[in-house]
Amino acid sequence: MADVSQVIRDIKSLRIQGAQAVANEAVKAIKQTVTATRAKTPNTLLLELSKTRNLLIKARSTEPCLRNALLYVFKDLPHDDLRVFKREILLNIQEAQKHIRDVNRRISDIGSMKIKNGMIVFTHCHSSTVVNILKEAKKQGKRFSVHNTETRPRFQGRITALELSRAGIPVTHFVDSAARLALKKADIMLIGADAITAEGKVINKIGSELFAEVAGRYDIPVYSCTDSWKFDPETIFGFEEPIESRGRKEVWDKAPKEITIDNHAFEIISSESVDGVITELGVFKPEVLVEEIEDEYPWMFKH
Ligand code: RUB
Repeated sequence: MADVSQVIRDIKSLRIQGAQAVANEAVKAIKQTVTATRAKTPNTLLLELSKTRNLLIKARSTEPCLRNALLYVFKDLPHDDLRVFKREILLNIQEAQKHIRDVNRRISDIGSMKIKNGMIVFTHCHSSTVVNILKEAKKQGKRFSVHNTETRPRFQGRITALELSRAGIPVTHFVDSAARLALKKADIMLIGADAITAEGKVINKIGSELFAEVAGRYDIPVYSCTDSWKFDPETIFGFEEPIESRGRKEVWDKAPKEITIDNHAFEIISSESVDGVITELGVFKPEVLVEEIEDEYPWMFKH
């Protein structure tokens, strides 16, 4: 198992990417800290774990799924007995990992129902949730193909293309600026999500809103596929979900200094551009989903 500082480096460098993978690896890193600790009291262990948690959150501070998964892991811990503390936190970790596994299965079942024989599916970037849906549809014997975009500057679209083609799903890979051509022939657009706000906005990889608008022009339904743990409860109190902005070198190494480079990694997709959000709780319009999440995961809101 990679050590915790390596996990943090991998999250920062995008070696670990995609909201769910980031959350999953962060939970594993906390488990590793619990297993390896030399702390003698619950308070010293809590201090050690809190430091690790803060570093993990800072490594990708714009991922609510990571924050919610860690919130769950640190939920209702007893403070008087080290043995009980360890037992309870390991139990929370097990449940968080089970959530991620179960959610993937459930979303794949629900999402695969949207895929019909002969369809062309458009997707952007790399969402493990979308890839799992497509693999499930393929497993059910459905015949369809995928148009996907390369996703500059980090080319996560290549990960998608490779995973789909290894699963035997025909895929055509496009440069980002050819997205209109890729979409025009598509029947459905499936993308992931990094965050869902209280106002029903979905945040995903840069380009998502632009492509959703183009999809709207051709009457192509747009679905965001996501674990509900990507909801950010802080947005209820007016907190603006931050949009990650990355370094200029990713876009243009050694660009002349006088040229400003904008490297927004994500963008907001307005709820009007999204036909539905496919989650483990069902398919909802983004603004309705928030109420469903509150009913299902009250602990997220207590915080
Ligand atoms: C990945 C991305 C994905 C979401 C959802 O961006 O935008 O669509 O994270 O992924 P990056 P998943 O590569 O910058 O992390 O469905 O796997 O949670």
